Amino acid sequence: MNVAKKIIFQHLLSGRMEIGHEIGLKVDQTLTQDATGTMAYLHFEAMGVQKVKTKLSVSYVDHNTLQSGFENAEDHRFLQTIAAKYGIIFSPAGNGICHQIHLERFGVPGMTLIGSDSHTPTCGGMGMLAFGTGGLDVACAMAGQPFYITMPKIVKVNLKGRLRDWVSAKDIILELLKLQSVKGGRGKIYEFSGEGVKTLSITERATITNMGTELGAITSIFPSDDVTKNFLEKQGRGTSWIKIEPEENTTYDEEIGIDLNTLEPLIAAPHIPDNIKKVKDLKDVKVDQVGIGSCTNSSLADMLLTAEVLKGKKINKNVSVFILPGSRQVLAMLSYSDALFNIIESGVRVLESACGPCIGMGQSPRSGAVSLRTFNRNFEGRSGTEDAQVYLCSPEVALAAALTGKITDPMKYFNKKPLIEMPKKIFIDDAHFQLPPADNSEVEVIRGSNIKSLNEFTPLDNNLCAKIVLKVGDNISTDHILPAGAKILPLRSNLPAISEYTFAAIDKNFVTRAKSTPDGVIVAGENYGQGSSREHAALAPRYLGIKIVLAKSFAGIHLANLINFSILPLTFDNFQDYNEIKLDDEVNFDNIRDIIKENESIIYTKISNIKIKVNCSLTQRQKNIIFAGGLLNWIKKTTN
Ligand code: MIC
Ligand code: SF4
Repeated sequence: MNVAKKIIFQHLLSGRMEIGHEIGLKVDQTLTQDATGTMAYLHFEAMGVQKVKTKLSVSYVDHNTLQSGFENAEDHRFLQTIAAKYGIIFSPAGNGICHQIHLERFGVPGMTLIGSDSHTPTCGGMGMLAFGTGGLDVACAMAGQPFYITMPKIVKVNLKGRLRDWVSAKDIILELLKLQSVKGGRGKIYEFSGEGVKTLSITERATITNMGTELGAITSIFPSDDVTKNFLEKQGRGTSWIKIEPEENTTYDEEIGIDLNTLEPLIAAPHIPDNIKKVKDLKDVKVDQVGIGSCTNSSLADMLLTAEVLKGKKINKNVSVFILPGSRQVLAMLSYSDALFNIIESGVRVLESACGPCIGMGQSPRSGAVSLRTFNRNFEGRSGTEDAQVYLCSPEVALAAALTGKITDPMKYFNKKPLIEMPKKIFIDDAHFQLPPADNSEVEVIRGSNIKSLNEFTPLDNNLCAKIVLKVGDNISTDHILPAGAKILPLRSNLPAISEYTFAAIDKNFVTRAKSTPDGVIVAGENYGQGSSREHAALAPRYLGIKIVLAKSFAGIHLANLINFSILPLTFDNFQDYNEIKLDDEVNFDNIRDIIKENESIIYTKISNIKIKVNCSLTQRQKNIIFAGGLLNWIKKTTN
């Protein structure tokens, strides 16, 4: 077996390991972050379980750390107290980004991890099988339920050779995005293999598995080898290491080769992570802002490189440069040496260890600005500035631009790459993780006024006389469906309030139209719901009355979220039919429950007098959830 199959096999609770079959997996660890965590814990509470049943669950605060009103601080307090109540480790604001910390302090090779954040596969860099999901799925896992996926194809990514100076792990994942596109990874796990693997450190591997999410992949994984062992030993966790490598001559469902020797610095141009260009082809594009950080590139190695390159130099006066060290540990290590001094003296702005600008929490560039970021997403408006031109690149490319003020090929601009000596000893201080008390009887969960109670949804009706309330194109991201940013993120635990921003950047009248239509249908192109795991992108439309999304195809995590909140996902049998549908068209679904129940996957419907064939490819478990009015109702029904 290969690495992915070995771990699946060891965690298999139900189903057959055959491509396309639904399998249920045992979950060892969970993580949440604050923006999705509040809902996740409200779901968990509603399940009536006394304590989490996982080996380890951690609640991180890293997204909503810009506290410009009372809401975020109140949510943090709720998260702190509910973690203590239910046996969850709490990581307060200031500790850093969930994925970076989980890699450093908690991840264990060979275990399964699910997290209410789409970049949870970061820990795949250390040989964990890690999945990003909606908060409700994490709540279920904490309650001891299996995590369900469709058995994916396992794709071998064969890394040959070694990266040249100024080419980095980020370029490997950008190359893969060029080859596979943002929808190429659906239904797949990417497993990295080949002689190039051992040349990559754990944080470089984590950069790759982190951004594997942008391929639409179920997850990505590296073997656990001696490099993993050294990493864990340095973190004082050598006993967590186990070796997991593919068996000799194991087979894969597909194979892709990447030659590291010939790879060049790459960049994802606006506004989608697979719009890949060679950096050398974009020279002379003026740059206004540079950001180094995010869960993709905020490791100690990334920061030490930044410090070394900027040592004794000043950044270009027309560029605003900021860094976000990924964790308290990274920041502490920088302050141990001259590194932080070198960074500060170069003119760089040092921000707190958090997601920050990656999710539009501050540092929004000026209108029309070019911003080079070492992040993983560049969807329109995500930076907080609608017309900003955001490019995604490696720290190497970002640093060259920080000095020259324009997009610059680091291979041409710099001389030999400085050797970054990683410190022999890492400063470890777990004092800032709050462990839950053994006896939780005295713990009171404190709910601020920003925490609203959950909404109950009704089961799907048998006959729907619905209306098309929105028609959108391909690759609609969850950032389009429900934007983030400093203004909207604080409303994550307040569904009525956050719903007002649904599709705000696409159609200002959507909310009014949806509210006045009892059964709304959204029509979409391919890869609907790509990007984040935020279940609010399903919850808010459901709250506004959306019952069906009819698309050419869906992104994986969002599809699961739609089902969890009882929005029926249907796909066009013939893509041409998409062109025939207009806004406000009426659409009738007669006996839809009965038809689906009868195991029919084909449904005929009439939209403005045209007969259309649509597909409903749900498993029995998923149908039950839809019929019950969502996963929470289904769990209550089956466990009481
Ligand atoms: C993101 O990068 O888009 C986020 C913000 O981390 C999301 C989670 C969220 O919306 O809260 C993700 O990636 O899942
Ligand atoms: Fe945070 Fe950005 Fe990573 Fe999402 S992608 S977890 S917002 S750093």
